[in-house]
Order: sequence, then structure tokens, then C-alpha cells
Amino acid sequence: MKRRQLLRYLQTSTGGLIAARFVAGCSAPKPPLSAFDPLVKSDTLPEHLITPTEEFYVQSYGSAPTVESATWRLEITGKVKQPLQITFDDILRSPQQSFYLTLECIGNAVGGNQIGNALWQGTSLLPWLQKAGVQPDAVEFVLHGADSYETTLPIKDLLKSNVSLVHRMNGEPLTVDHGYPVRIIIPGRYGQKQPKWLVKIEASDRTRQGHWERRGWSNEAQIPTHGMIRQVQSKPVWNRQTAVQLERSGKTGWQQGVWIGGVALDRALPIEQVMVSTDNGQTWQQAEQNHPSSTHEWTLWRYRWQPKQPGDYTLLAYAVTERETQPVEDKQWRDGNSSVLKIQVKLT
Ligand SMILES: Nc1nc2c(c(=O)[nH]1)N[C@H]1C(S)=C(S)[C@@H](COP(=O)(O)O)O[C@H]1N2
Ligand SMILES: [Mo]
Repeated sequence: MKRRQLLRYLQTSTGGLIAARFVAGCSAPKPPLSAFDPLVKSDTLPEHLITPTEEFYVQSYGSAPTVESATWRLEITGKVKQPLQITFDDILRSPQQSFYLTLECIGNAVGGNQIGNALWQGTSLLPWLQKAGVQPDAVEFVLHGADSYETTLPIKDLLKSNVSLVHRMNGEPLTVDHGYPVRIIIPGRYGQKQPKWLVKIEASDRTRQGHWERRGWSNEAQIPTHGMIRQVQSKPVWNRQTAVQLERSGKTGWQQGVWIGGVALDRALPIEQVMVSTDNGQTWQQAEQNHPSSTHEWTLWRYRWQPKQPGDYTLLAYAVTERETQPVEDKQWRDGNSSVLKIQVKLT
């Protein structure tokens, strides 16, 4: 179902020009309580934190098209030497790869829920692209969804063995909302570069812009270094729940210490550290973190805070990679929002 919830006007960095985006998508999102509890409730950080498919955000610009796997075809066409048609059976018969990867929407609000981690299964696109053969004057691939969605990427960015035609998510066939029967996953990019209901890959000799790119969103859509607080003690926090109150005593009382937990992600590099502040940025401490299966899966982190007295506190967290330190100040939206979510904690 299409829901146009709000229209955001965005000032572009080049000044003057106004870009707009309809943020369609998820029904009133629910806090990911069940998914995030292990961040603060286990002895050690889990290896993976999967977002259950029912809680996984859905971002579609229109309604989900009905596509049957039996009649579904993926065309590889345009500036290729030999156009190809791939069937669903072809995909199932090809070598399978399973991988954990965190998907996020470039329009996700700071600390928002348009992010999730799943176990995806599919097959590499590369052998088919090699079979089709790209003509020398091709510069881009245009990826088409059955809903007429399109996005583009430079030729070289698709000629990688970790670009997958995916047909399963969290051990089940893709749901209709998530792109049944087949979507593409291109690690390192925001969700906008991963068409669902993929039906055509077209090599082109000129550059053009896709659905969201025409509306002012980054054409590179590369995921920046960024992290976010997701849980304080047993309470989930996110952009719609940024204030938490904790009592001194009791099972989750602050006297025994307060767990602050969250996630962090980058397009390609491992998260080197996550720094946490409990005094609105005056002092910073390094969080404990896990080591995910790949740099495309979110890093889980947590920090044990031992408050000394009641009062009001502001919690912040930022992530660091070799390339980038997440800025604590606000940043432009069009390249993906990587600024820091502020959590207000009242200790009584
Ligand atoms: N065909 C198609 N693919 C699409 C979209 C779309 O509207 N149509 N939305 C994109 C956007 S903006 C995002 S963030 C991701 C969301 O994937 P999800 O709904 O499985 O979470 O899908 C991408 N792929
Ligand atoms: Mo998106």
C-alpha cells in the first residue's frame, strides 16, 4: 500500500535549489524491542542481530507489484554483446551464496527505523554479466523494477562477485514487500540502489538518473560511517523515543549500572571504535563492540555506564572508521544522514 506520509523540502548543498522527497513506506514503525534486547541482556554481544522480517522496514515508492516466479524473467539487455533472459529456475540452479547485510534507506532519520539486518540468499550476478558481455561504449547499468522503479550504477560497480540476485531473506522466500521473487543487493550502497522485483538490467552508453536520484538524492548513495544508540537498559530508543527515565533501585535501576547499546555501519570499512558520551559530549569513552561477519553487516556495541547521582543526562555516540569519523553536528540529508541521535536520560 502506498503511504505518502510527509514531504520534506531539502536545501541542496549547492544552494538555492530545492529538492523534495515523499517519504513513503512503513506503517507507523514499532520500536525494535525484541530484536535489540540482546545488546544489553547477554553476557557477551551476539555475533549477529537479525531484524525479523515482520519488523524490517519497507520502502517502496508505489504499491508492490505482483510478480509470479514461474513467469518472472530477468533481462540483461542494452549495450551488451549478447542479450540474456534469466528464469527463476536458472537462479535456483546456480551456486548459492548466503550473507548477512544491513540495509538502510538514505532518507532514514537520525536514529530512525529504516534500517535492518538480514540474512540474504542468492547467486552472484557476475557470471551472467560476463556471459552477456558489455560493449566497450557502455558506461552505466540501469536497473529496472517491475514497478517501473529505476536506478543506475557505473558498469564497474556491478561487475563484482558480491553483487547478488537475492531470492531469500532470513531463511524464507522474499516477501512481496521486500521484492519477491528476486531483488538485487549491491553491498556498500543505500537501499535506493537495490531494486526489488528486478526485471531488467540494461547497459547504457549515456548516464542518467534513477527515481530518487532525480529527486535530489545522492547518485553515489554510499553508506557513510555512522552509528546509533538503540537501547538504554531494557528500553528501546530511536528517533521517536529519545527520552528515558530510570529509577535508582530495582532490577533495571541505575545504581547497578546502565547498559547503553547500539549499532554502527559503514560502506566498506570495519568500525574501528564507537565512542559514547553520557555528558552531552564533554567526555567520551570507548564502547565494547562485536566483529561482524563482513563490513556490510552492522557492528553491535555497548557501553556500561555507572552513574553516580540522579539528574538529567544527554547520551551521544559516534562511530569511527579509518576513512571517517562520524560528525556529531548535523549534516545534509541528501547523502544520507549520519549525524548523532541525542538521548535524554532522567535518573530519579
Ligand atoms: N522496485 C523497487 N525497488 C526499490 C524501491 C522501490 O520503490 N521499488 N525502493 C528502494 C528503497 S528507497 C529502499 S530504502 C529499499 C528498501 O528495501 P526494503 O523495502 O526491502 O526494506 O528498496 C529499494 N528498492
Ligand atoms: Mo530508500
